[in-house]
Amino acid sequence: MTETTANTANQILDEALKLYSFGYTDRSGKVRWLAEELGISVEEHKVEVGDNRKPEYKQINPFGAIPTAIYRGETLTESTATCIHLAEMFPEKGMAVFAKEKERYEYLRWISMSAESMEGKLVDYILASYGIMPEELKGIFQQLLEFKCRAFAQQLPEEGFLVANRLTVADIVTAYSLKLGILNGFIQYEQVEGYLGPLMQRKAAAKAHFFDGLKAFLEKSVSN
Ligand SMILES: N[C@@H](CCC(=O)N[C@@H](CS)C(=O)NCC(=O)O)C(=O)O
Repeated sequence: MTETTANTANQILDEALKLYSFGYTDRSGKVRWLAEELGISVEEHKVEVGDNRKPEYKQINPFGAIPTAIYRGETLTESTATCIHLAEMFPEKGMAVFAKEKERYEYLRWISMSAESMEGKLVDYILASYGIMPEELKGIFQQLLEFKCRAFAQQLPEEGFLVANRLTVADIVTAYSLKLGILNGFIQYEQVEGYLGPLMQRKAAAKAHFFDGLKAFLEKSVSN
């Protein structure tokens, strides 16, 4: 290898985003899909459940939580903040909505609503279903989620993107909650198909395996 080729190879390696995850179904999915949309290559670092609480991992993520991304020398935790930050690093890709744009508030509202009001509760519900969190929480969240998911789904557009007529971080964060809502029986796919269907067709989402679990679930529902 000539020195120039070696330098180029090193640059490419440095440019890759290191992504620490349990696999394709956890919140790393949002970061992975966004990275694919932005054209950033992803270097996967699989963490075994339990190893996320070990000191080595807690050095990069003090909460011992998944995911963590390392990109251009920066360690990024909190999946939604990571997505917003990465999108803003590449303004020309249009995945972020900046303060100067008129859709900025709607963009922030969808991100907060999806990540905070929906994703957090859906994940806690799933953890309670698996006995990882106290089981009684499942019953408490059940009613709340039935109501919240209904209100959430009703606000989606019948087609197109959430804001600014283009794919943004808001769509990726929202799609993650929709996926959890459908997989856990709170949302019917048919209700949100006009919005979610085209997102499921995106090449970057397929490369990131974002919808693999949902596609398998829907195929199984059809064959039953
Ligand atoms: N708000 C955090 C939540 C991270 C989180 O709780 N991740 C889950 C996986 S999706 C996890 O690591 N759970 C295992 C644990 O907390 O020990 C984020 O969005 O990154």
